[in-house]
Amino acid sequence: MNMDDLKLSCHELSLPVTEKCNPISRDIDRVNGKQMVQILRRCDAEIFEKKDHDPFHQRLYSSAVIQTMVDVAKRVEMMLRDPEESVIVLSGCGTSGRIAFLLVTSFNEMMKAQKQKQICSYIIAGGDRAMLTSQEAPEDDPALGAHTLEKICAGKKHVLFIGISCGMSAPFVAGQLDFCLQHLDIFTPVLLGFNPVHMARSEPMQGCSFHFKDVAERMTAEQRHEKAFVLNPVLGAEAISGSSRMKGGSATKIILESILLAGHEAAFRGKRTTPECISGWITASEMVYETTYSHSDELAALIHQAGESLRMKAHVYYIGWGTLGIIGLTDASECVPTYGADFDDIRGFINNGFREMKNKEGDLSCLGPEFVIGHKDFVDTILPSLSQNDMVLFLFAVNDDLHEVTALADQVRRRTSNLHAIAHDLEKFTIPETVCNMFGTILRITWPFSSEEVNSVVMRQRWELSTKWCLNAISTGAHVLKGKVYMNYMIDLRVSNSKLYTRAINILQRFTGCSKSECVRALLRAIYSTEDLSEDMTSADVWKHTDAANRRDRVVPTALVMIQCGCTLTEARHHLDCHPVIRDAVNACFNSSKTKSTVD
Ligand code: S6P
Repeated sequence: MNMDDLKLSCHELSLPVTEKCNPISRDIDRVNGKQMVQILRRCDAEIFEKKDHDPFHQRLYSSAVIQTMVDVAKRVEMMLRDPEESVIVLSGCGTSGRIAFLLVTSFNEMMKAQKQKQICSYIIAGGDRAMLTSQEAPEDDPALGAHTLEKICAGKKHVLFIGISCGMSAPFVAGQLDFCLQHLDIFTPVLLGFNPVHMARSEPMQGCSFHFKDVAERMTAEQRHEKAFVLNPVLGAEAISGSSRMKGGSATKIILESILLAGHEAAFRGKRTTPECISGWITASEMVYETTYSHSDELAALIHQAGESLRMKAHVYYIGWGTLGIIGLTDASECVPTYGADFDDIRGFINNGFREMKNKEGDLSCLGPEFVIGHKDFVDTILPSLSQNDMVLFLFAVNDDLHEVTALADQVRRRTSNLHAIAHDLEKFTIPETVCNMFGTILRITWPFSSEEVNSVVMRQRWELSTKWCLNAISTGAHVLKGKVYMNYMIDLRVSNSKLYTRAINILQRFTGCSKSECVRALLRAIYSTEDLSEDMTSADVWKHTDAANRRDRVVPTALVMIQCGCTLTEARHHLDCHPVIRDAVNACFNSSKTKSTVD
């Protein structure tokens, strides 16, 4: 191993698992749709990996993790038995907040249907608008997190608080956990994340004397007295480095659904929560994973199709029903912060718009075009100008209104044949062939469950998970095909909060082999758009940098080119202008610097 490789692997070792580069997906930017599905399949398989003899990391199936899930499920049961005085709060930023919303909505719906009090509540940093748009700045605000939590728990005697931060890094969640730790007479805090505690973030947080790792350590100490719980199985690195919407989001859903349902069964059906029943829930999700990826040909065809649409600067529209519509909206809106996509590159729509979402703040459609989400809106505003290059993907299940599905599909077909579907049905209750035949590619999964399960929340949750895996593959694959990703790094990330600022520096170190201080300087030059950094700029805190970076494009690629080619800001920007596809720009930059160093 030469010196550069050694430096590189030391740097990689220093990163938390959730920020590492996954060796499985290192060449994802150079493969076709079919190979991409296999890569994603192998990355997702790591969620369920059983490494009993791994002394360093606990995995999802590890007995300690399962036991903590049992303990938390017992707290859920206690809360459900005392609904007047209790509340269960799920909270997170970005994807973690969106999953919190989805889980709370479906759990409350189930409680309502069974005439029980709805005691679950969600918090998403930045409020409901963060469900459809990226609100990265509130993620950095611990005081805002604590304040929001305090407000929704006012007057409650028992609060089970579940703070989700996949990277164990979000200050918003750290502030909430810290608040709970100061009020353990009322609050039982749970931290859900996917790094070992020693890898939790230890950088300073705005206006705080502690950092995330301090909080995680205090939580671990309290766990010995069963006053707090840390649930942190390791899932392996993400397929696109740091993109926790993928495995992190799926595992959050799997873990919290199991806990909530186990607690519910114990409270209302007298079924004691045991490690066996928790691992049974996880195995059921593993079966969903296997069934979904067994449709790899259709999935590859859909990735290819979506990639073609994006390459032609056309659009992908997800038209979903019920919670599958929410999965579509979520996946689509995440492409904006993840790939720097325009909000209308991939866009989601749901039947009945906000009425179907049942979010706390109600109809947000007046906030702007990103919030126009109903099928009717699609028909009124998109359909008239739909072109053959635009891809339309329906998301529905056998118990959705198939008349509505057929009628809308008919309308779309009059404008384009680029119409496809992901559809779920049951062996004893299938979608009629006449409906299936309306779609070019239909990824139809017929699940081996009995027809009594058709209206069960559990069935729906499995369909949601399956749809999430498919859409994550489609939107990731399409952006990779468009050239947004270099190796398995999304280099052109928007540096809009402190986590992303740290990630940007890591990426620069990873690719240039330069020291941290050199990379910071190049990044700041790109952020402040100057060759001469002033003392004010270099000494400003990270929130000032992210505020400035949020208003600028291509800061990381610009910094990368400046370092790699030893050129000025203007030259770096010119280089990027000549290569609108990021992957080509980075490739060209590495090739030219290689030639230069050979000549030197
Ligand atoms: C990740 C997504 C982000 C994260 C958010 C919270 O793919 O784009 O919005 O969900 O930053 O991250 P975490 O680690 O606190 O769950």
